Amino acid sequence: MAIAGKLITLEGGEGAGKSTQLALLTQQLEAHGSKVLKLREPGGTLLGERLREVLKSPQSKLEPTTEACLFAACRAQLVGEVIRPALAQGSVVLCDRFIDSTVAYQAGGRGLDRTLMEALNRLACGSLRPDLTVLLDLDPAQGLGRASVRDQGQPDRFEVLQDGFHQRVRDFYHNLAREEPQRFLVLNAHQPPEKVAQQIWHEVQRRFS
Ligand code: T5A
Repeated sequence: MAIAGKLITLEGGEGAGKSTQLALLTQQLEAHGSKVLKLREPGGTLLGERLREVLKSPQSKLEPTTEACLFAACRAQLVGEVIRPALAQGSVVLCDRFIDSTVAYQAGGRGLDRTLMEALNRLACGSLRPDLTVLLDLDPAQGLGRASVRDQGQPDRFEVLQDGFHQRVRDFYHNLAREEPQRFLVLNAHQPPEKVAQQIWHEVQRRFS
């Protein structure tokens, strides 16, 4: 039976393989008859794509609080304009990053107050929560290495940050997954992409079919 009306998010550090897995999961879902909407954060709306450029550009000088507010603005627009209507129409919505990125990066990485970041997430999403969050776990140095090969050595505003930032992000993701084991599926992203994809598909079927 086709899966419908679920929000599945992919999370993890730089270059962990989220976009790769999003594409593979989309293929599986569509092959089994689901209507799929594939999104990324920041992005997915006109506003989100414009702010994405600002947020990723190494030329942007942003205060950490400004950065957090811009991610929240992107999310609020995406939820209202795209995600809620798509779920209501029965689509499976796959989102490359969502609420947990703000907690991991802005609270964990930047050191902003976690409670405030969670309040920003509530402001942007209301009661909407992912039905499943896949955390692709990878050593930050390996992920940054993968991203660097892919981007031919042109790092964005986050990729230029030192390893300590990315290790804090990873630690925060681990905490989040421990706090909500029923929502998270944590996978070793060091495995070949097809193996990771099999484990995600197995879990999606187990939960929603
Ligand atoms: N951010 C975002 C915040 O700080 N707060 C927030 O609230 C939000 C929403 C977004 C940036 O914004 C930050 C986090 C980010 O720094 P982005 O470009 O979307 O920027 O960055 P990422 O989400 O990190 O995405 P990336 O495109 O860098 O990485 P992916 O999608 O995780 O990885 P992917 O699939 O592109 O793979 C990277 C490379 O590795 C290979 C791929 O072929 C590719 O070349 N690969 C593998 N290699 C070996 N084994 C595997 N299993 C592999 N899987 C993929």
